[in-house]
Amino acid sequence: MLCAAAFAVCGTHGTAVAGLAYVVDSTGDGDLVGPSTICDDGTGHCTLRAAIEASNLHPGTDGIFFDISTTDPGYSHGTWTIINLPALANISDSVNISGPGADKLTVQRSTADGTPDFRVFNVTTSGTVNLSDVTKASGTASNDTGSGTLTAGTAFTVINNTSASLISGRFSNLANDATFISNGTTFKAKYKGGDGNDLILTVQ
Ligand SMILES: [Ca+2]
Repeated sequence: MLCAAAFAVCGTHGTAVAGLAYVVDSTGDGDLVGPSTICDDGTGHCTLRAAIEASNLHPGTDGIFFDISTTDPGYSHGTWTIINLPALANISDSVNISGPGADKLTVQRSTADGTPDFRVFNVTTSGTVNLSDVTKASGTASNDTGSGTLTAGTAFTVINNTSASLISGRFSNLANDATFISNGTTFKAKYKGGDGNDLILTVQ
C-alpha cells in the first residue's frame, strides 16, 4: 500500500520544500521494510514505528498522520492503542506527528513483564518536533544517564489551534504557566504559545 504522499511545507526562506505525509493505518509495531518514501511494515500496512523510521531516513520535515480502521485489533471503545516493544526509533529528524485526538489514540510502552525502561518518544534531533493530539503512556526513563534527554527550550504543540481566537478554557490541572514533571522532564504549559494561541509545553 502506498502510504506516502507529497505535501508542501515552507522552508526557512518561504520556499515550498517537499515533505512526505506518512499515514499510519495500523496499531501494529512492525519496522519499516523498503524505501523511506513508502511507509510499509512488509504487510502492506504503515505502523507508527515504520513511519518514524521512514521520516528519520527521509531528509527534511515530514508529517505523520493516522487513519486506522475501527476493525483494527488495537481499537476498543473509541480509542486506538499502539503498544511498543522495544522502544520506537529515536526521532532524529524534524517531524510533525498529528494524532486524531488525545482521547482517541494512546501510544504506550509495553507493560508486559520484562519490558525494559524506555521513553515513548525520544527526540534526538535539534530540529523541530511537533506532537499533537496523542496520549503517551507508561514510558519510563529510569535508565536515563543524560544522553538523549529533551533539551531545555524544546517546545511541543499539544493543541494546534487553527482558529483566530484563543483557546477557551483550561485543563483543570494545567493552568497557564503551570509546570509539571513527566518522565523526569519538567514542562511548562502556555496557552498562548506557537503562533499566539496554541497550547505549548516547553521543556524547562
Ligand atoms: Ca524527515
